[in-house]
Amino acid sequence: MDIRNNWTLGEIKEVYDTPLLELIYKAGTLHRKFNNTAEVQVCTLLSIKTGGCSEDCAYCPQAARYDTGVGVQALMKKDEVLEYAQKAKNAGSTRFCMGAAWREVRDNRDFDRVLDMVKGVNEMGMEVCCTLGMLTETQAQKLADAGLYAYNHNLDTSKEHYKEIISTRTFEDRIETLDNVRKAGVSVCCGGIIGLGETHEDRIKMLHTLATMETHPESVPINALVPIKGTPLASNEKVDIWDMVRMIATARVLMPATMVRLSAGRSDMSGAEQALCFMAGANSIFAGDKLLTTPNPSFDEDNTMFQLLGLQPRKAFKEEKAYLSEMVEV
Ligand code: SAM
Ligand code: DTB
Ligand code: SF4
Repeated sequence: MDIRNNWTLGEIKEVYDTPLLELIYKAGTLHRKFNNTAEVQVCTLLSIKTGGCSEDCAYCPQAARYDTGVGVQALMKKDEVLEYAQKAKNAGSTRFCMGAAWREVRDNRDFDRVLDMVKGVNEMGMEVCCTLGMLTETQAQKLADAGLYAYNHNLDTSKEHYKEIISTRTFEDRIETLDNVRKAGVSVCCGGIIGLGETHEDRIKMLHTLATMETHPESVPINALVPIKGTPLASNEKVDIWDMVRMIATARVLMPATMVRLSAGRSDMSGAEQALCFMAGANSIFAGDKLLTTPNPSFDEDNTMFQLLGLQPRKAFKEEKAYLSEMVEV
C-alpha cells in the first residue's frame, strides 16, 4: 500500500470504527512494513520559558488567566539549556525539543537567544525541535538557518471543536504557521489532544486534516489530556486507554511512515497499556521526568520498560542521513 493523502472522511471513519483488535492488527502490520518496530524515537522536552501565556487554551497550565499554580519563568540561559540537552543525549535521547509559553514568536532579543540555543543543540549532534507558538515565514527560515530540524505546532482538535477550546486564535492560524514551517524546509510535528470533550467525529476530522496534508507531518503526537486544576477542563473525565489505542492505530494506518508519538498521559499508564500503544503503531515518546510542567516517567523507568519490551531508542535521522551519504561516497 502506498502513502495516501486523499483519504475521505468516510474512509477514515471506517478505519476508526474497525473492531479494536482488528484495528491494532492492521496498524501493527503496516507499522512493520514501513518502520523498524524495535525502535522508538526518544525525544526530550524542556520548557525554556514557562507560564504567563496570554492565550486561553482551555487545557493549558501555562495560560496566565487560569490559576494553576504554575509560576512565570523568564527564558532560560543558553548554558543551562545545553547542559540539560547533554544529559538527555547521555540518556539515549536523539531529539531535543524546547518549548516556550508564547502565543507567537516576536522579533526580539529573546528570539535571537532561542536561535543561539538551536545552534548549540544542533552542534551537539542532536535533532533540535522547538515549539514556540505561531511563526512567520521569515522566522521559520531563521530557525531553519540556525539548524532547527523540526517544529511542533499542534492542531489539538478538529476545526469545528477548536473554538470551544481556544478563542484567542483560530484553526486557520495554526495551518498558516504549519505552512510557513514547511516552506522553510523544517520537519513538521503536528498532532492533537484527546479528552477535550470532543466527539469521535471531531477526532476523525482532526486526523483527516493531518492525513490529507500535501505531505504528512513527519511526526504526529497524540496527547491524552492531563487535567489541570484551575483550567476550564480540570474536571474532564480521564481518557480511556482504549480511546488512546484507537487513535494511535488510526493515525498509523492513515500515515504509515510517520512517527506517531505517544505523548502526554504516559504517567497515568501502566507498562502493559503503553505496550499496547506500541503494538498499535506508536514509535516515539517524550522522555524526561517532566513534560513541560507536568510529570512524565523518568529515564530509568522508560529504560526498564524498553528492556522488558525489547525496544531500543532509534538513532537520530540526521545521523542516519550522514551515514547513508558516506556509504554513497564510498
Ligand atoms: N505555546 C506553544 C503552542 O501553543 O503551540 C507551544 C507550547 S504548548 C504547551 C504545546 C502543546 O502542548 C499544545 O499544543 C498542546 O497540544 C499540549 N498540551 C498543553 N497542555 C496540555 C495538557 N494539559 N494535556 C495534554 N497536552 C497539553
Ligand atoms: C506535544 O504534543 N506534547 C508536548 C509537546 N508537544 C510540546 C507537551 C505536552 C504538555 C503537557 C502539559 C505540560 O506538561 O505542561
Ligand atoms: Fe500558551 Fe501554548 Fe499553553 Fe496555549 S498551549 S496557553 S499558546 S503555552
